[in-house]
This record gives sequence, structure tokens and C-alpha cells, in this order.
Amino acid sequence: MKKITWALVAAGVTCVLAAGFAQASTKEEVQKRGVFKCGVSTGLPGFSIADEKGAWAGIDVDVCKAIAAATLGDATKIKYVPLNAKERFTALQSGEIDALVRGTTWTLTRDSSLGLNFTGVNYYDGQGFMVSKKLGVKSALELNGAAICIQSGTTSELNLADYFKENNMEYKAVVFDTHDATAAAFDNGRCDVLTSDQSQLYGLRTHLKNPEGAIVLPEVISKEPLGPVVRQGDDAWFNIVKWSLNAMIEAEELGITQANVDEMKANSKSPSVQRLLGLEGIAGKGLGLNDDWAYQIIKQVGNYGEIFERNVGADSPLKISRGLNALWSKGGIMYAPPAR
Ligand SMILES: N[C@@H](CCC(=O)N[C@@H](CS)C(=O)NCC(=O)O)C(=O)O
Repeated sequence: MKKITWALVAAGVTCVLAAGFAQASTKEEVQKRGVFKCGVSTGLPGFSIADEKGAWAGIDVDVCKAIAAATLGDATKIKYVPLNAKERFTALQSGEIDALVRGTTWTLTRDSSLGLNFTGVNYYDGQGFMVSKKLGVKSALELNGAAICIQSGTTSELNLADYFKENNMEYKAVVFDTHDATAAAFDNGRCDVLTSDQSQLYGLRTHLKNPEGAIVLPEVISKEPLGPVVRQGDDAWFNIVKWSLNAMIEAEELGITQANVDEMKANSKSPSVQRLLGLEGIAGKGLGLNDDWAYQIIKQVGNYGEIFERNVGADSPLKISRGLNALWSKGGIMYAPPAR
């Protein structure tokens, strides 16, 4: 018995060590492979969803593309790995994916005890409730005793418990593993309420059999800063993923768009623009990338404002306003450290 236990421990240690070495060079691995493996959702409108032809789109997908553009010079060199909430962290820990960009909330526990690091925030969200109009409620505080559809392995599950406890209310959780199953259950009347990140509720409502039959309640019960995640212990890769997003935010602030990036590169006299586009300063040296890494992101994917509007904002069916996700200089909290 003891012998077996020791053998298992030894095997465990070997695995940990092997994983540790593999982690030390995700950038090299991605470049050698020529493909970046990005963990996304199983299908979440506006964030990561595949069309009939298998082409992925969304604000998370565009972050995947930015990372591929920076690292490989080609935003199309990506293998998308769809993951539900429960699978996502194991997939990253085990090396099945190189980064996770999947509507994932940055929390203390996830950032510290899972061996993972959050690299920033690409969408500031908060948890909300969608209810069937039949219930006749106007506030979440009227939901005592409700049956609530929810996805397992999410912060939504934890916040829901806190909110009901704090307000001395009870509920019956109806739990599912995927977004589709959760949404279908609400649509089929298996629960009176669906709770998730608020960004999802409006999109989801448009897909119901009868969108008019549901409303989104005004309460936002949590902070859900959603961002890309990498494994701990690989600082070079952590920096690349972090700055791939920062470059898009900085580009928006500098007024560099997908359409004008070539013109800006040729003619702009702004030192900040020249630095971000790799003509001046540290360029790609600090990240170990080509000097045009940020240029490639903007040229192939766009700036942050562009990816927001295209996927979840005015130019999308979701029509979400910028709100917290506006630049810090425009009343929001989107802020990138200086690219210098
Ligand atoms: N942001 C929360 C919730 C994330 C989450 O999984 N939300 C559901 C919304 S219903 C989802 O994205 N499902 C898509 C899927 O499982 O593929 C978290 O990080 O725990």
C-alpha cells in the first residue's frame, strides 16, 4: 500500500516537473508549432461563437487573434478549443491550450491557487438576472423561492448564493454544464429566472422563442472583470498575452485603426504612435517579438474600440453601450499602461 502511494507521489512529482518545463517556453512552442491554441467558450454570442462554416468570431476570439498576430505574424494561425466552464482551467493547466480567453472572471482564488495568471481585462461585466415576464417581478429582491437556471463551475453560481443569503431569500438552483443547455431550460420554462454575466442576457434574450416574454432586471450583483488567462511560471508568455490586449487599448487611445494604420505608420509624427508601431523605442525587443508585433495586431484585428463595436457594440446584434468598457479618457475604465 505504502509502496503504491509512493509510486503515485513520484509519478505526480514527475508530472509536475514535466509540466513546469513545458511551461517555461510557451512562446517558443507556439512559434515552433506555427499555431496558437486558444481556449474559448462552446458558443457565446459576441464573445466566442463559431458559424456554420466553423469560423469563430467575438471579442474574446479577437483577443486570440491579436495574440496570434503578435506571436506568429498571422491572426489566422489559431486552433480554437471550445471549453465549458468546468473544463476550462484544467485545459490550461494541462497544456491543452496556450491561453484561455473565454469570458473568465478574474478572482483572487483563480489568480492564486490554480497555478494561473490573469493578464488583464478585455470586458468589464457584472452579473444580472433575466426573468420570465409571467413572474411579474421588477426587482431581483422579489425572487424569493424562484427556480433559477445557472451554469456550473462559474462565479455566477457563487454570487447567486451570496446574494440570496445576504437578502435572506431562498432559491432552487437548476444547474447545467453548458450555455446552450442553460438557455434552453429557461426557454422551455424549467426555471423562472436565468442568471449569468449581464452581457450574455441581452444576446440570449434575442434567441428565445418569445423574446418579449422575458425581461432583464435592473440589479447588477457582482463585478465580473473578464480577461485572458495563462499558466503561472512563464513570464515571457504572460507579457506577450498581456501586451497583445494593451496594444489594442493603446491603439484606440492613439486613434490608430485597422483602416488608417498604414497611413499612420508612414506619416505620423507622434512619438507615441511611432513607438507602438515599432518605428521607435523598444519595439519588439522586450517581448522577444518582431518590431511590428503591435502593427500586425492593429492591421489584422483592429483597436479595442473596433473589436468592441464589431462584436458586442453598435455594429452587433447585442448593441451594448461602452459603459465601463469605454477608455479611461472617455468616462470608462479601459486603461493600458504606456507602451514605451
Ligand atoms: N464569468 C463567469 C461566468 C462564465 C461562464 O461560463 N458563463 C456562461 C454563461 S451562461 C458561459 O460563458 N457559457 C459558455 C460555455 O459554457 O461554453 C466565470 O468566469 O465564471
